[in-house]
Amino acid sequence: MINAPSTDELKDIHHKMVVTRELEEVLGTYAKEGKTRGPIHRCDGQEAVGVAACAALRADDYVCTTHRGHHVYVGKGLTTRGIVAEIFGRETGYCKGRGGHMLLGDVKSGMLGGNAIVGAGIPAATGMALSMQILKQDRVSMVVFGDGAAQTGICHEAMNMAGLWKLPVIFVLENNQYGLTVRQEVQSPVEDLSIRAAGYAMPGEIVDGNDAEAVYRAVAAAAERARRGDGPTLIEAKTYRVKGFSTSDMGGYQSEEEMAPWLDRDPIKLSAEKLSALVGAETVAAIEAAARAEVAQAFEVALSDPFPTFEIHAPSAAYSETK
Ligand SMILES: Cc1ncc(C[n+]2csc(CCOP(=O)(O)OP(=O)(O)O)c2C)c(N)n1
Ligand SMILES: [Mg+2]
Repeated sequence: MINAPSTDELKDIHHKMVVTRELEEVLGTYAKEGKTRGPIHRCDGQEAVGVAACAALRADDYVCTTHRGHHVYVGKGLTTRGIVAEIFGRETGYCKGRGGHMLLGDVKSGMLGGNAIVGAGIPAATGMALSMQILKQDRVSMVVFGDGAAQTGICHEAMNMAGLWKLPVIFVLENNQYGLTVRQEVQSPVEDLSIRAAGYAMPGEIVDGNDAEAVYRAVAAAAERARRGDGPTLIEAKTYRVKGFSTSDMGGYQSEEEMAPWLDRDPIKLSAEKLSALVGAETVAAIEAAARAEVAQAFEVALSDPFPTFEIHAPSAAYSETK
């Protein structure tokens, strides 16, 4: 099959999806106990989008994500310990504890950052693609963004420019069907947001966002196009937000009937079934146990890590004189 992931890649994707899920399960427990600061935005049920999209890129490609980016952080190869340390404000975190769970970045890993400003990763990835085009590099940039972000003005501006200048950028629209408490059909006159690609002269494609292999194949093809100089691609990954907007969400607006088919098509469950057929159920169980152990170890180490220290500077003499 064209652009299909290898068995080793599928194993790595499965491992990283389980790491992401476990990370969020443990974070959820800490949040309930009031031990996290601010809301946590979980990506349960959406792991295949971030993890498999990153798996289809090279290590030196760049990625931007959103406030709901744990799957992208893990997918881009950031260490679980560094992620946990950042979320808990420790000096050993990727941004020395200053970024937290929404604003985590690591340029060395090609992780340009999560973003609390809805839609802001879209022009950032587009600008990065422009710089790579000018520098004649064969790297690509990718942004994972939400259906809510797709309604922002900056999304149109960035896509227009990317289409016009054939920039090497991949737009992965993670359509989880909600922006905060607002269903997608109340935000947009079209059901399939990917049809907008035609307006920017780029290919638009819908993939099953709960199928890691389908996401991987679409992004691998888009990366190939971008490296060839054929410009951007819009990939709409259809998925569903199963855990509410954030840990502060009171819920009550997503019905059980609406959620049931998506819970049934959990991306980790689907991946486990596919992978078991290839490598056997025992190997899959071992991958999952290793992922959970990695998360437990990361929490143990990171939560013993030091907090940053701050120096308090006295006003300088020159400043005092002006007072
Ligand atoms: C520019 C801007 N407008 C509004 C908000 C408030 N806000 C935070 S998340 C969100 C919804 C985002 O929906 P979507 O892009 O679909 O992402 P999802 O939460 O579903 O992953 C909004 C409106 C914000 N953070 N930034
Ligand atoms: Mg959404």
